[in-house]
Amino acid sequence: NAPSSHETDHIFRSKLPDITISNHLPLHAYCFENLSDFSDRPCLISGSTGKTYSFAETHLISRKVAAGLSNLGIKKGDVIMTLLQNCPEFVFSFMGASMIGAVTTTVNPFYTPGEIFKQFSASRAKLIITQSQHVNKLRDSDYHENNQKPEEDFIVITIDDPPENCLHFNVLVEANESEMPTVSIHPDDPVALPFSSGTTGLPKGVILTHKSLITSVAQQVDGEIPNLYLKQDDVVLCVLPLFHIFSLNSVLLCSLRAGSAVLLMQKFEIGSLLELIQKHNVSVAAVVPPLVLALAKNPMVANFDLSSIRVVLSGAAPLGKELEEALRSRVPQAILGQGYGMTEAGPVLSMCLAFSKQPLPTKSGSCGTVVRNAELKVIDPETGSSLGRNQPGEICIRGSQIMKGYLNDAEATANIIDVEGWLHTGDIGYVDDDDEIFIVDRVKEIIKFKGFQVPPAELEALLVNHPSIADAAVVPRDNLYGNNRQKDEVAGEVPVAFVVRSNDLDLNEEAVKDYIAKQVVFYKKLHKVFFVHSIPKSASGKILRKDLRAKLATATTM
Ligand code: 4UU
Repeated sequence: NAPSSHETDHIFRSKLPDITISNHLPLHAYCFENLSDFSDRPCLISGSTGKTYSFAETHLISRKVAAGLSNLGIKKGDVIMTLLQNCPEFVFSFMGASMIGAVTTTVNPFYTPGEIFKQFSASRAKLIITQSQHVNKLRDSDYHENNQKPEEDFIVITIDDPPENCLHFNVLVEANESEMPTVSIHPDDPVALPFSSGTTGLPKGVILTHKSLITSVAQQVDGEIPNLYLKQDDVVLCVLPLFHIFSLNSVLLCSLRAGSAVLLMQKFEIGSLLELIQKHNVSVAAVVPPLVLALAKNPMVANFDLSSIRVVLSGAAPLGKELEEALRSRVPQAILGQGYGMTEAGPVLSMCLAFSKQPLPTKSGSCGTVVRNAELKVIDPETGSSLGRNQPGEICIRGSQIMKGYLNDAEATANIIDVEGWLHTGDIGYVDDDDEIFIVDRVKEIIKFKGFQVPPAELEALLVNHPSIADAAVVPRDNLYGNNRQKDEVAGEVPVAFVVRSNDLDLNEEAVKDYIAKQVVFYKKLHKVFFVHSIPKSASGKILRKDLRAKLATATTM
């Protein structure tokens, strides 16, 4: 008998013991399960207004919002869309939707109408919760499918003064929580629908179920020895956008479960960030590498007391060792480490074990160790066979935390989750002798600009839509964060395009850049356009991105 693949696979697991996970519950019930232990403690602190909501208040308002959504006709399985910067209403909406079995699709509020409506249509959202400043974008009829009209065919709610035909968030908050319908929620029912392009193609809806999110949160903060030890007196910084899974899961949901306070910041601005850290004694800071750079290098930091910070969790993009060391000198008392996540993975694959309740020594540059109750393997990208320690290959993860699949896209789902349940990340990394994971490369298309996703296929589709463009390819180019152009700061990527003109020889770089800039959020803008005669492609028509990246690397003047 040939051994099954399970016996021959080198599988990596956490150094911490597995735990029991209450993933039979609905997500809101799980998050608020221990509420009575800390009902009067602060749960949400609004950085801009200073207003604080206790756990009991947060729970009550979420229930009212659940009843309010139901009064507006939202039913189990329906999708609502949040188009919000970080604010308490985001939390009430997300938890309220969960309570009636509805699903929240989270959108970047700075998206253009084109970007918003792609996600709106794909998710078939019935209601949008936003800020009045974004309502004009929803009225751009160029993007409405089948003459769909805002306010008539879908409901728009604003958290501030509502423009004409929009409702105020108060209609939700003023509902009677006892009118909340009782729904039966299955662990495999969806609760969140973030969008991600995954390893290839256009952004797709990522179905995260109650069970997947509970499993992921539990893997981080539950059990006798939590991997990410959050305490009731912690104040967790929430400056990363809640529409992205890093902040939604590791900051918000983990804090709700653990009883820590969440300090909500609408947007990143170094001065107010430092003031708020000092004022509210922030103890846990979830960050991305560009924010680490600001904390490590900005001279203003010297004027503030950051001694309350005990943990800095960086993720979503590679953090260089030198940058980590530079931050260490600013917050010498803090434990610095990384989490490694991917929307489709629920999202957390690995987390620094120095954050644990029984901290283990870790190395700088590592992305942590695989979380508990999960299996991780590294495979040879060519042969698919699994590799041992210290051999780089594609990282794969398996466990109840990973997504159920892509929304209405069985083919894309089958391409990323294999028949044995392994999710193939498209990241290249290895596991060292101490079970620490190091990411060294990426074999997928996605470009990461300061942790944000830039899907090349999306920009390519826009480019070939231009009447004077015959073909196009978009690839990442390494960028240097900040002005201090040291090698260690080569950590960010920016999108650059190769463009084949169809006829109009006058089409120049500026025109192409402008054309794209008008249609996309700031971080998807093209940083450079190269005009070429053809795009290198494989026999099956796939863009040979490696060739284009090699071209960029050799041409130093590019
Ligand atoms: C090198 O970025 C994320 C989620 C990040 C996250 C979540 C919870 C980090 C810590 C945490 O606690 O999701 P996506 O889908 O936007 O992007 C996924 C991709 C990964 O496949 C990898 O290429 O982002 C990259 N990435 C990282 N790269 C994510 N984290 C890291 C990291 N180092 N630490």
